[in-house]
Amino acid sequence: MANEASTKTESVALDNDRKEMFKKSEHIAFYRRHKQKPGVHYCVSLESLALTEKGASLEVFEIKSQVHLLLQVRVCRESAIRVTIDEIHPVKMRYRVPDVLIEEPVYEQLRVERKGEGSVTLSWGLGQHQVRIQGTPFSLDVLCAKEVITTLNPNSRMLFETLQDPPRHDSTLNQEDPSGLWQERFGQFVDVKANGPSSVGMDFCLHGFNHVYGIPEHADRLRLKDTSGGEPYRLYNLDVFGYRTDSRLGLYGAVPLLLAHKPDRTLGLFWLNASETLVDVHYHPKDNEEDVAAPVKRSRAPIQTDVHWISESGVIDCFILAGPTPSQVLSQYAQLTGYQAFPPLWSLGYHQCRWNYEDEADVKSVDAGFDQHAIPYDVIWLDIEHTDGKRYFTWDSERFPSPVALQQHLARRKRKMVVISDPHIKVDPDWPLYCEARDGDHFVKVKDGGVYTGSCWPGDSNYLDFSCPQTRSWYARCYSLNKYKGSTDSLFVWNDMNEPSVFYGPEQTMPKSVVHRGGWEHRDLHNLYGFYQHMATVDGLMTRAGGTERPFVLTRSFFAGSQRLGAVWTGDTEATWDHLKCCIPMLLSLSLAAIAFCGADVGGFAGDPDPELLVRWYQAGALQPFFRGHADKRTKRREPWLFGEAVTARIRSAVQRRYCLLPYWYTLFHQAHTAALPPMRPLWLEFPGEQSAFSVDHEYIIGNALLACPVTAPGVKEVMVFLPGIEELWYDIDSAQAFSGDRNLAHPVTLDTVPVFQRGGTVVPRREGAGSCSADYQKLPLCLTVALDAKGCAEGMLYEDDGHSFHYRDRKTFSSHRFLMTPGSLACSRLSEDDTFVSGSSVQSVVVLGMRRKPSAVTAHTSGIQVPLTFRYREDQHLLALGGLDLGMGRDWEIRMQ
Ligand code: NBV
Repeated sequence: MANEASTKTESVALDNDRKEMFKKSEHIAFYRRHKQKPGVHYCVSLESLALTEKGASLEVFEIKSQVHLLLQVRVCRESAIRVTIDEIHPVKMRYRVPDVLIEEPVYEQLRVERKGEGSVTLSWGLGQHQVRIQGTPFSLDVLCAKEVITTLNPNSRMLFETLQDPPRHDSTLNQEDPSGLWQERFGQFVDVKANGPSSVGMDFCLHGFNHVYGIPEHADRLRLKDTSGGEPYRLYNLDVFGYRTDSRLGLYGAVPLLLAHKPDRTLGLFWLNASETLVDVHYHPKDNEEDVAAPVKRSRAPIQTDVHWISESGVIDCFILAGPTPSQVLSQYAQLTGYQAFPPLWSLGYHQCRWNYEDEADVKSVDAGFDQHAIPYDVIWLDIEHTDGKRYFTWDSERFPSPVALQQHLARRKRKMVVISDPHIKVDPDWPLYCEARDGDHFVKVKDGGVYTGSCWPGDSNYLDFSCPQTRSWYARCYSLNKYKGSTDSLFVWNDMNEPSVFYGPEQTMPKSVVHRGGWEHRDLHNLYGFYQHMATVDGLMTRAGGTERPFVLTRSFFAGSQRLGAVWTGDTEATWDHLKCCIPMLLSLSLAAIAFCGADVGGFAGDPDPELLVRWYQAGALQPFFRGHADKRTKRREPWLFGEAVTARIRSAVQRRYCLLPYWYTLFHQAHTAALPPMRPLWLEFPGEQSAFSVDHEYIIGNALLACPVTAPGVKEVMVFLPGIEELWYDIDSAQAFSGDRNLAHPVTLDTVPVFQRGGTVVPRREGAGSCSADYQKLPLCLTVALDAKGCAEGMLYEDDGHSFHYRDRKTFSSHRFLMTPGSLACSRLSEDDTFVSGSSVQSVVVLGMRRKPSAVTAHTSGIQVPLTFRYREDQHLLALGGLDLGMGRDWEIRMQ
C-alpha cells in the first residue's frame, strides 16, 4: 500500500510543472482585488493620537466604507520602526504571528516633534530618526537626519479588508464568486473561506534605492527583478519537485524580509505575516536588467523603488530597519527574530545522503568507501525507506535490524547519522505513536471538527498541528532515547515535506480551510508550518541531551526565525548546470534573510549529473555553508569514487580543502551566531559603496576574506571574475599571484581548479594535513595565510571551543584569538580574558602573501623567550613561508620579521 502510494505520487510529482499544478498571480483572488482596487482612501485622524510608553496609536478611517482601523507606531532599539494596522472592533480576532519574534521588543518613548498642516511628526531618543504621519490621505514617512528614507502608502495602494459576517443566505456560496470573496476555485479545488475576504496590503516607496534583495525562497537572481508585466514574488511554502529557475513562484520556505541598498545606506523591510503573500517590485527609473551594474542613466525622475506587499489574511505588521549599514540592518533583524543557531563543528563537514541507502550493509560499505578513497566525511543520512512503512520513529526491521549497533559502528569512527522525519503520520490504529497523537488531539482538523486526512508517502495520513505548543512538546518527547527505539545520541534529524506537502491537495499542500488549535484557519499560518515542526524537532533533540548538546536539524520549509533552529536546503533541484548556477543567488538570498546555514544538494537531486557537473558541484558545495551530497532514488548511484580515479581525485581535493578550512568556517558561524553576519556574503555586503558590486551573483565572499567564483558551466577554460575594491589586493590562493581590485579578470581554470582569491588585509586559518572526519582535522596543526594589504597589514580571527556542546555559552569555555599583522610583526593574542577554553591547537606554519622584501631575520617570541626561525622567501611571488613552528594557541605570541 505504501509503495503504491509512492509510485502514484512520484508520477504526479514529476508532472507538477507540466500540469500547471501551481497558481500564478492571475489565479489568486485577493491579489487581483488589490490590483484592481477601487478608490479606497484611508485617512488618519490626527486628533486621535495617543502616546503611551509603548509608542503611538492613531485611528485610521475610510470614508466610504466607514471602516475604522488602529495604526500603531512603535520603535524598538532606536532604529527598528514597527508599524501595525489592525481593526478596532473586528467581528473576530485576526491572526497575529506568534513565536517568530524572540520576545516582545522593548519600545522607546515617543514624543511629538511637530504637529500641524495635516501631519504629525514623532521622534524619540536622540531624535536622529522621525516618523511623519500625513492625515489625508494617510501616508507615513520614515526620516533619518531629516531625509525621508521610506514612505508607506505613498500612492494610496493600502487596502485592509475588514472581516464581515457571512452573507445571510448561502446564495453567494453556491454561485460562482468572481471576486473570490467567500470561495475560490483553482482547478478541481474549491477553497471555502470561513472568514470571507481578509487580505491586507501596503506599498512602500524606498527613496533613492535602486537595488532590492531578499524575500527568499525563489529560484531567481540575487537582485530582485522588476515585476511589472510579470509575476510578483510569491511567498507561499510549496513542494515543487524539479522547480524551474528564473522564477518568482513560491518554493519551500518564506522569509518576508526585503533589503534595499544604495551606496550610503541599507534599509530592511520585515513584513511579519504568515499567510500567502505576494510582493511586487517596481524600479524607477526602470533599468535594463542586463546592465544593472552600470550606473543608472541620468534622468530627471528621482531614483526610487516601490515595493507592494499583499497578504491573504492577518494584520499589517511591518518593521522598517533603518540600518544605516548592511551589518546594522542584519543585526536589527537578528535582535527581533534571533541569531543563527551555532552549528556543531561536525555539521560543517561533508554529509553523504541518498534516497535511499538500502540497508545496514549499504551504509557500512559507503562509510568504508570514504575511508578507502581518503575522502573525509562526517555524516551519513537515511531517507524515508529506512522506516517501517513510512512510520517515522520506526525502522524497517529487514533492512535496518540493528540501528543502534549501526550508529555505534559509525560513532566509533566519530561519525553521525541523520534520519528523515516528515510531519505526516500514517493513519494506523495499530501503531502506538499514531494512537497517542490521535488520543492526545494533536492533529489538524477540518472545518466541521473531524481530523483532516491527506495523503503522503504512507498513504492516508493525518498532520500534526505543530502550531499548538502541547503538540510540539508531545512531538519533542518522541525523540527521547527511551521512546525513539533504535536511536542514540549520535542520531540527528531531517524534516522534509513540511510545507506541508499533501499529495493531491491544492498545489500539493494542505487546504487553507483546515483548522488549527485556537480555531485559526491554515490560511492564516501556512508559512509557519515548517518553522514549527523544525522548532519541535530541535526541542526534541535539546531535551534528549538535557540541554547540553547542540542539536542539528535540517528543514526544507522555513520562515523568518528559522535561522535560530538550524539548517535549510534548497530542496529538489535538478542535476543541470542551470540549477548549479542558480544555487549561488538562492543561497545568497537566504543568507541575507539570516538563514545562514544553507546549502543545495551536491550533484543536483533529480537526474544524473555527468562527471564534470558532479565535480563542479562538489567544488561549489565545498565553498557553501551546508555541504551535502544527495540524490533522488531514481538516479544512478553517485558516490564520489564511482566515476574513475580522475573524478575521485578532484572530489577528494574539493572535500579535503573544505575540511582544511573548517577553523575559518567555524569562526564565521560563531560570528553569524553572535553578530548576525552570514558566512556566505554577496559582494555588496563587504563593499557597500561599490555600485559595480551590487548585482554580482555568480560569485560571493566567504566571511570577509575569501572571494569564491565557482565554475557553473561545462567545458570552461576561463572564468570572468570580478574583483571589487579600488584599493584592494586579491591573491589567487593557488598561485599566490596578486591582483588589484576594481576589475574584471579573465581567470584560467582547469577541471581541478576553482577561482578563490584571498583579500589583502586578512588572515585565514586552515588545518594542515589529512583526516577522515572533522574530529581528526581538529587535531591537526594550523597554518595561517596572511594576505597583506597595500600597507603591509592584515587581520584575522580564530574561534575555538569543544565543537559540540553549549559550554561555550554556559561556562564560557571557548577561546577567541586575533591575528594582527603590521609591517614587521605578526601577533596572536587572546581576545577576551574571561574565556576558559584550553586550545590544543598550535600554529605550525605561516605563509605571508604580498611580502615585498625578503626579511633578514625572523624570530618567534612567546612568554619572553625569543627563538630564531628558518624561512623561505620567493622573490617572484613575494611570498614568505615559515614552517616547522609550534606556536600553541594557549599563549600569546609574536613573529618578528626584520
Ligand atoms: O524523502 C524523499 C525526498 C527527499 O530525498 C528529498 O530530499 C526531498 O526534497 N523528498 C523530497 C520527497 C520526494 C521527492 C520527489
